[in-house]
Amino acid sequence: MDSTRDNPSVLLIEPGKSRDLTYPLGLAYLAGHLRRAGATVHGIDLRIESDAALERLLKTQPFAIAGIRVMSTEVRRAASIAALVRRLQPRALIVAGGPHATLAPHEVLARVGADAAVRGDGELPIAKLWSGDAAPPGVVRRDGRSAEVYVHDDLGALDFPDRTTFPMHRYYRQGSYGGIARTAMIATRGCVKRCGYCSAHALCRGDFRKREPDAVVEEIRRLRAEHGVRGVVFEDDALVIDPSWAKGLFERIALRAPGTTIDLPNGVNPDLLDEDLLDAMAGAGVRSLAFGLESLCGDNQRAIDRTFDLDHLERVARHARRRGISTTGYFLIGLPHDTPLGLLSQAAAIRRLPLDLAHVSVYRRLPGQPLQQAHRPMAWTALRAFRAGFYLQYYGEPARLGALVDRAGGGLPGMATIARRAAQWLRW
Ligand code: B12
Ligand code: SF4
Repeated sequence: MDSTRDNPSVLLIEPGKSRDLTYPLGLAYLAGHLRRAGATVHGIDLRIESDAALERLLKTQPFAIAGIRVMSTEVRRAASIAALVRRLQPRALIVAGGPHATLAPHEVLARVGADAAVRGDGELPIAKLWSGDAAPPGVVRRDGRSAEVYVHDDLGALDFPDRTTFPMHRYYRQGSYGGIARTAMIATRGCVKRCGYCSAHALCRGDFRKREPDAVVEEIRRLRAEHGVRGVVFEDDALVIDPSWAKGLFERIALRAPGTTIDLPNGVNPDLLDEDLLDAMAGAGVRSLAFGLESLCGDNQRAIDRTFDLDHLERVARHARRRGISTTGYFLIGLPHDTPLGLLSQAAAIRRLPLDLAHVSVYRRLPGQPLQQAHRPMAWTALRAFRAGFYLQYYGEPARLGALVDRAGGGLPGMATIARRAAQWLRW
């Protein structure tokens, strides 16, 4: 694009309306890479700022590129943002990236109205677009030519995410684990597995990559020194898929960044864990860990290719508890073999598991998931009603509710935090 020569600015947009204010890590990685290439970068997160603020920005400052992160659940929203950019800055190149651009690039070009869709890791492709390269890897244009998902092999060659484009303090908030300054980071990208409900494999062509543990530690140390961060949230899809590497990572963190608090919110298959790995996690400061259990029904587990040993789960969950790590189980309903009776018996079994929290989602079919089941076995409203009933019973138990409120700070503020979280969970 010629406009990059006389106007080097890039605008990165998080269009989401989700109330879950996670740090926009993907865009922060792009910002770091673009700045190193010489671009001036602005960021706007529409979970925090209003559409009017974006409009004002577009009226006052020209951009060569407007990059929008597109999730499959937010295509319509991304389209309305792209239309605003097109109306106010017709010369800007509108670039869509993120999960939906990776999984369905032609649909993104058509429905979002972008000029280019970037498939896969975006750092190199967007920097090349900015410098005027006509055919960067991973880039699909409107002329119909396709491109493979671009996977960055050497994660060590990437700069740390830029933490100034999206100022860190705006994302520190009260959560259900209390309010310390914490932020997101990742130590790996991708996954080799193909669980039926997950698009991780399609997003990275099955290429799992790890960073050097020392580089991860260095990033944590810088986050502490430069931003006062005390807690990190690992947002990796599959942080412990290589358990011995993960153990080494936690041991390095314990040794070189002691005092860090770590949350692991993305569901792990319990079969990957053992006492040694949990000890290493506890030593590094892990205080919360989620298990991706999905279903206790064997037929469903096989349908989504996600089996695990129930006795082993109970052992590792109890060990985690002994080591001061709180555990959550994630469950999916609306899977092929769910029936009303089957769900009721699963609910009773979940209540007996030695977990601190349980989180139930209704399965949504999205592109790139191996399980492309055409219809739900039960109506959406019945599944949502089941979920509401499950939560009431599970968290209605006084001991569980009390522990939850305590963890969120106790008293009225703790209760208010939990009530807010509950409303959020019930909406999804
Ligand atoms: C944090 C997170 C969330 C947060 C925040 C979401 C948000 N709006 O940002 C919360 C908890 C709210 C969430 C919710 C959901 N999530 Co989520 N989430 C993640 C998670 C764990 C981390 C994202 C991250 O920071 N990644 C690290 C960075 C470095 O990677 P990245 O964001 O992908 O960015 C890179 C590329 O994608 C690309 N890129 C990204 N943006 C752009 C923009 C441009 C212009 C360009 C060129 C490139 C580019 O370049 C970046 C650097 O290489 C990912 C899994 C993962 N590890 O990625 C799932 C993931 C994104 N979520 C997913 C899903 C399924 C969901 C839910 C639908 C789950 C559900 N059933 O409710 C909901 C939807 C919520 C909604 N808003 O509609 C899927 C994506 C599905 C899809 N097709 O869109 C993922 C990939 C998990 C998976 N493996 O299936 N999620
Ligand atoms: S659910 Fe986890 S293990 Fe399964 S494919 Fe997705 S990231 Fe990999």
